[in-house]
Amino acid sequence: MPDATHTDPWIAATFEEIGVPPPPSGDLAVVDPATETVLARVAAADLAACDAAAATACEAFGALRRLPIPERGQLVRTFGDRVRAAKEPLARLVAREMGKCIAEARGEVQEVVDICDFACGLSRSLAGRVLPSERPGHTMLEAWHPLGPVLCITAFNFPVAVFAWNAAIGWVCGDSFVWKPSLHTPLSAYALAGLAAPVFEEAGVFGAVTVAVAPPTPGTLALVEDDRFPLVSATGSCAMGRVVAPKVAARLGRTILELGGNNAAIIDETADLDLAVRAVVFGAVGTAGQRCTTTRRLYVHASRYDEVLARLRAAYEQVIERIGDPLDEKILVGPLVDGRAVERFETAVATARAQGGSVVVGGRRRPGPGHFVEPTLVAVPGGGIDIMAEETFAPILYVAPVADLDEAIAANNAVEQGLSSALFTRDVGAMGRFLSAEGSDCGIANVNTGTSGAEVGGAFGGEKATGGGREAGSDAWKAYMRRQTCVVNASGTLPLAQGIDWGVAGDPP
Ligand code: UN1
Repeated sequence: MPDATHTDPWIAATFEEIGVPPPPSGDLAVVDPATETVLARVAAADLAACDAAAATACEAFGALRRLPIPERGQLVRTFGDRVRAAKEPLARLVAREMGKCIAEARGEVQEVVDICDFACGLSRSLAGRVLPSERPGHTMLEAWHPLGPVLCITAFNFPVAVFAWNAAIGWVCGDSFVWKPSLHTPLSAYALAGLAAPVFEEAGVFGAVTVAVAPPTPGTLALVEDDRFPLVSATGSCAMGRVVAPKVAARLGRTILELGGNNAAIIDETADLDLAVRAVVFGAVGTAGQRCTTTRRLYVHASRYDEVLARLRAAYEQVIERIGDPLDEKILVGPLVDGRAVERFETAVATARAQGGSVVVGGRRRPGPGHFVEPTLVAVPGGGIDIMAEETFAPILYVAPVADLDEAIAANNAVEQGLSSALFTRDVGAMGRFLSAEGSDCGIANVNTGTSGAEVGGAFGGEKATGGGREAGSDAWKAYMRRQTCVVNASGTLPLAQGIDWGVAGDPP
């Protein structure tokens, strides 16, 4: 039973509706960003708990890797079915705990279901290769084996989907997980892990996922340095990646890094503005600007700059009316995650003004309680300003004119991150250039659709300071497995590769 002194009754009832036990009580306060009330107090993972989680994951790995791959796929399918059945209460929990509007929270839970479907299909198609051997009577194979326990560190902004991208694929690959969720969103993590656990336990696998709500130090640091995890998959800021990556590299482990994005969209002189403006507003304002795929910079052909700005202003004026309680169906913009995020928003707006940007719409925080800010449109008619090179995790869109596509592509690429990008055009030549080797340098390049809202079937991730990792679809599964090159000699003799003649006693004369 939920501990009434530690858990808000709404949260307790939601866990009951999802059909999972409530999280273990402790001292870590989980705060509703829309009301600043405490939703629950959960147990933080100390060093002993982190060590136990790693040990559990090792045991689970031993059991999981013995199951046939399609059987693992069936477990992931069953887990996906449980998530499908609990979609509504799970979406409400995500909206309450993280603050994204309910429509987007439903979308996030759907993303969990989708990746389970994808992973189940993968469990019937994940294949190695037979490669040509230069030696007579030899067969060369490439096989894929489970890798081991994976440490998965996730951010507050996608409290269930990003773990699912990792785990649905990783479980099919035969890996077990320790999940270190954001300290802002442990409830969503416990709910999702609670849906998975019994499915695997029924198949004799205990600990396919263990949640460890570890603070950065000492818990998370110890997990990152723990060589029982051959792979650390980490989503968060570039600053977090710069701490985690060298620590994993020092023990020669592998990482999948999904770090910051400072994504741009380009509108050229031929673009369909009805479509472009809608895509840009969703990209810039969705999830209150707290997606790593959020559109933060917009480069518009100078001939259409004024028109685009006017249309954006009209759209933003509507959106600004719909800030509020994320569980209210009419609301499009929920709160930022915490007070520090609001301060960073205010600093960025002030800096943009000081550097010559002018705030067209928004720019203010809303009075509390709740960490609400206005979606903000900043015109930069004189071209780029320094603050545009920074990723502020808030709904601020900088809009600058460009003379041509070359200038726009150069501006798109002129930031340290390389996650997502978009071009709005009707010109196939422009599309070709944008998607070419000399075009966008990002992991995601879209034409006539926005920077955010990727589907699970493609590999998700970005270049440069975004970290280079890929998750979810396509062949991202390969990162969760170890590759083995196998040669079988059926010739009855011993021809050596490269034609080497290395005779020893015992060879036929
Ligand atoms: C993230 O912000 O970390 O493409 C992930 C999107 C979502 C995932 C974003 N499907 O916007």
